[in-house]
Amino acid sequence: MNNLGNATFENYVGIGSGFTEMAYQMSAHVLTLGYAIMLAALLYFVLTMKTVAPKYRISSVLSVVVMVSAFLLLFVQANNWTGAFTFDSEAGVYVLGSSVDQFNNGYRYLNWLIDVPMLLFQILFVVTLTKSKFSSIRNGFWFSGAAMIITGYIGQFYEVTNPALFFFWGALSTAFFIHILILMKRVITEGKEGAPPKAQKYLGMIWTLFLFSWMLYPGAYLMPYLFSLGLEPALSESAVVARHITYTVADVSSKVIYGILLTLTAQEMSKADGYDYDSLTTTS
Ligand code: RET
Repeated sequence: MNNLGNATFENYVGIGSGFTEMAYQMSAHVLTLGYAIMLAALLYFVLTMKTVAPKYRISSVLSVVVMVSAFLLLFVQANNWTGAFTFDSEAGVYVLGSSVDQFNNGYRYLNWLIDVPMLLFQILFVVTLTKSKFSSIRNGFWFSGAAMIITGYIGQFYEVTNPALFFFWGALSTAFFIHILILMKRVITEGKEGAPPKAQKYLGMIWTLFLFSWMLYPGAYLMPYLFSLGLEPALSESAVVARHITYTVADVSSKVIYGILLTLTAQEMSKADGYDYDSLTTTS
């Protein structure tokens, strides 16, 4: 009799039907792509630092912090996947190994604990708030960001063994998420006032990207239930692969593309402030 404790559904698939070559490798590859992109983007943020006026450079520094922590934690997360399952040549599938660490997405959650506050603060160094107080928005981001992740982290342990607790912690986490969305909408609306037209356009794009990419995380949390559309989690390898892909798309969008759009916004604002990197380099 197997006892997986509070393991997540990936492990239950691994001990049940197992993973076909395609599902196992697609998962391993998409996890690897995730951390490779973080290392590549790290260089982008370092190398473009000087293209914005000094006062906006903290935004690039925060992207660098996000890239380093994401690279390390996603690297460990990918190794957790390959370490948890072994190939069974008789059955022709990958199965949960014995006496190994089971798979858990917890490394991701710990990465968010660092990155979510950084990503939320980052925009505050680019825009100028017209009505709200910097410190009250910052504290709201801080508090609700950490609370959203910690409650979700607890909930994910129950996704197979106790759906009621899984949904309870997920709902609590969602309440903090809604608070973050309200604060971010306010920051972007106020930030657009008085910004040059091109920067306003980028800020509009940032809001759309923010909504899309941050919503993917609760989608990935719910994945076993999105595949079953019932009160029992679907123990399907497609749902496992879908979760890995969703998290990777979400990470690249919410950290890398978001950071690039903030760099472009800051470049426009720098020009409006009289700091034009293009002309600085051509005249010197
Ligand atoms: C959880 C639990 C279920 C409910 C909700 C969640 C939201 C997670 C979010 C995470 C964002 C992470 C980012 C990381 C970047 O590094 C915790 C999955 C609402 C929004 C942006």
